[in-house]
Amino acid sequence: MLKGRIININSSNYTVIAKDKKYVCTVRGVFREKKVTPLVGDNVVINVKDSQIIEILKRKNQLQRPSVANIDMSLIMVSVKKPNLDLLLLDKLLVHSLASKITPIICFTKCDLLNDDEYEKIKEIKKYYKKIGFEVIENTEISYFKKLVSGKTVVCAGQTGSGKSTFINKIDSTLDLKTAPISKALGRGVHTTRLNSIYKVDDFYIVDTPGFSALDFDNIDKEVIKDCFIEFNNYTCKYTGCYHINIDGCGIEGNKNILPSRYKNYKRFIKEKDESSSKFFKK
Ligand SMILES: Nc1nc2c(ncn2[C@@H]2O[C@H](COP(=O)(O)OP(=O)(O)O)[C@@H](O)[C@H]2O)c(=O)[nH]1
Ligand SMILES: [Mg+2]
Ligand SMILES: [Zn+2]
Repeated sequence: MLKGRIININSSNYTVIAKDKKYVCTVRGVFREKKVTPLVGDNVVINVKDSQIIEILKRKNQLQRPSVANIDMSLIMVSVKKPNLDLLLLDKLLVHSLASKITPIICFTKCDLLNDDEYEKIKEIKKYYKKIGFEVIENTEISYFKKLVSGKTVVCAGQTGSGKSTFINKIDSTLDLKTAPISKALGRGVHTTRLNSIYKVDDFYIVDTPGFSALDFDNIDKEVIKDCFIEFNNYTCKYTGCYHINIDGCGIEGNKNILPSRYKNYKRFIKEKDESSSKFFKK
């Protein structure tokens, strides 16, 4: 018996890494009866003799899309050009990550495509997110990234074409994941990455994803969305329980220290949440 981790699922074959060796296992029938589905990322106990998974250990958490267990951190890839900078998607992914208690790292990609003026603007944005408390890197900072994620399991998120697979290849050149030129990837909506694997690199695990398409706030409360805008806590609003929208004398709305796009995106998420709950009550 050996403790290990599921790193790949291919129909009914489960690849488990244990003590740095790989075992292709099947799953004991009892899980099927109990309707427990082993996931990529699950910590398991295997019986080496007959290559069987005999126990799935308690999960820390579980993501829906991609379906993967035991995630500590997210790496949010933000392309600054091709595809263009999308701060709405960044703020959305930050909310989703924080709401799941997954520590985000923001990683800007393709800064090499910018001219000096454009890069100055990106640097200001980077500075803002850093100042409010996030880890912010560029995809060239490989060794710093490796330090940040040492011992952790990281899920890579971000738009198709933002450079996720390219980055993972860069941190481990033996992986050779498929990447796609942006025109192809976006034009036809092709996903070059299909999740069935989590990769072990040095002393951490990383999960590539095909990118997120529809991210809604169905399972996230309004209050939680507000808390995910972590910089709001740095300022006082004299009204308790204030949502900081259209309230005279509010300490957050119109606060010059808050990045305008952040406040705008916050307002949009709250509105989206209000609209979906009013739809729900009308039924
Ligand atoms: N100029 C430039 N191109 C990049 C960079 N990172 C990735 N790319 C290119 O962007 C395209 C999409 O990358 P890919 O890794 O497939 O994106 P994914 O869909 O997020 O996995 C590929 O053609 C890459 O070569 C970068 O930092 N700079
Ligand atoms: Mg990819
Ligand atoms: Zn307020």
